[in-house]
Order: sequence, then structure tokens, then C-alpha cells
Amino acid sequence: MTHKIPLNHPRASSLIIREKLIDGFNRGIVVPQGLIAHGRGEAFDYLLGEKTTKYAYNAEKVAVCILLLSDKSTISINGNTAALGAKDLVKLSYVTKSRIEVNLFHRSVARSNAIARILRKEGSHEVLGVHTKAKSIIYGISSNRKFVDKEGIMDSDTVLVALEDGDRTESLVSMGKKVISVDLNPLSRTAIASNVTIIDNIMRAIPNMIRLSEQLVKKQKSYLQSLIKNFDNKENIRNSLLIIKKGI
Ligand code: PTJ
Repeated sequence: MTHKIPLNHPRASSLIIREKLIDGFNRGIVVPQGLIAHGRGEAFDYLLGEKTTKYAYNAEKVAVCILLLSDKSTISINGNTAALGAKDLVKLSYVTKSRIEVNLFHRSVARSNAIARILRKEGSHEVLGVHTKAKSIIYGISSNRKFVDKEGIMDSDTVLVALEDGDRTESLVSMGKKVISVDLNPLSRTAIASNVTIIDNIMRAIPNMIRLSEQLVKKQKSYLQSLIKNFDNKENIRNSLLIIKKGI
């Protein structure tokens, strides 16, 4: 870490997250814009009380059910997610049998490779979306996020995206895919367009999802299906907004 944060500092956990991103930036994983994006997320997190709300936990549970029931699922990784939780994201990919794909807004071969190296170091056997593999195009997206791997995002029925606000979710949903998003901003386009929106910090959401996967994988398929059926994403977003309102 760039600066050592005293653990008894009242804002220690928030400061540690910042340091992880600065570290990622210094290693060429996070773009400068990622530091700004973090600031926006941090503001929402502050208003949410910096804890997983019961609505976020419910969304995490339903998201895990969808991942476990999917034929093919892919976890999309960008610079910020790699810097904040590569190890947990790799673990989640194993417990939910999902693939991992690097997909960047500020795309460059050097960054893709650096992120893939981290994911491999954390135990991922196959990282998609790197080298010349991300050649399939999702039409309707103007950013570089349109370049996806045929064997990953393109071929999946479920995609987990995190820390992005853009048009990709809308396009993926219109292609008939289920999109799970992790986004602290309940008003972002990604949050609104997703099938399941997890309004939680990725640092809490992914460890929760790993634990939930380990429990839910032992349950009957019909139980997982009933949790999905009873979930109302719009209602869940509204409830999270009420918590934010209360925070204000
Ligand atoms: O690595 P790249 O090139 O793919 O670029 C990544 C960034 C993050 C720069 C890019 O995706 C971007 O510009 O994102 P946005 O449009 O700023 O959206 C980021 C969203 O993530 C915002 O809605 C934030 O509120 C949210 N966010 C930020 N930090 C967290 C978060 N959500 C969950 N956990 C966080 N720690």
C-alpha cells in the first residue's frame, strides 16, 4: 500500500479502499477516471451507512441464485474491480462456475494484460477477453466495452458487471441476457437497466456472494427459482433510495 493507514482511524476501511485504488493506478491497472468514479461511489456508500442493507443482501442472494442456475455466466472485470477485489472475484467465479472476462472502457493491450496477470495470480485458470480474443462486437455500444469474447460475455446467458455506468447493460439485456450489476449509484443507467441491481460496495458484495453461493449451492433448484421469482428489482432499488434519503 502507498500509505499505511492506522487501523484505529475512524475512517480506516474507507481509506484502505482508496489506497487499493491508488495502488492499482500506480501499477497501471486503474485509470485516473477510475479514481473519480470511486469518489462517486464513495459518496453513495456514505449515505448508505457503509454497510450492506437488507435490500442489497437480498439482491446478492438472488444474483447468486441466477448465477448458480445459469447455463453459462461470465463475470466482467475492469480496472477498478480488479484493483479492489481480484481475489474474491476469482473465488466467486469458481463457486458459481462462471467465467472471467476482462472488459475495459479505456481499453489498451497493456492494461488488459496487467489485469489478466493479476487474475491469474489469484488463481484464475482462464481469463477471457485478452489478446486478440475480444473480437466479437455488441452492437449499439459506442465505447470499447463493445469488444467482447465470443466464449465469454457473447456466449453467456448471465453477465455480472460492476462499477460502470453505461449503455452496455441496456444492450446485453436487449440481447436476452440476464445482467447482474454491482453499483452503489441506484440511479445509474446500469442500475436501472439491470435484472438484478446490487446497491452495495463491491468490497462487501462479492464476499457476501461467495458465502451465499456456498450455502445456496446445496439447496434445491426449485428453492433458488422461487427466490428469483419473488424478487422485484425496481422495488429493491426504490427501497435503497429510501435508505439514502434517510441518510441525507
Ligand atoms: O477500467 P475501465 O477502463 O473499464 O474504466 C472503469 C471506470 C470505473 C473508469 C468506468 O467504468 C467508469 O467511468 O465508470 P462510471 O461511469 O464512473 O461508473 C462507475 C459506477 O460505479 C458509479 O455509478 C459509482 O457510483 C459506482 N462505484 C464506484 N465505486 C464503487 C461503485 N460501486 C460499487 N462499489 C464500489 N466500490
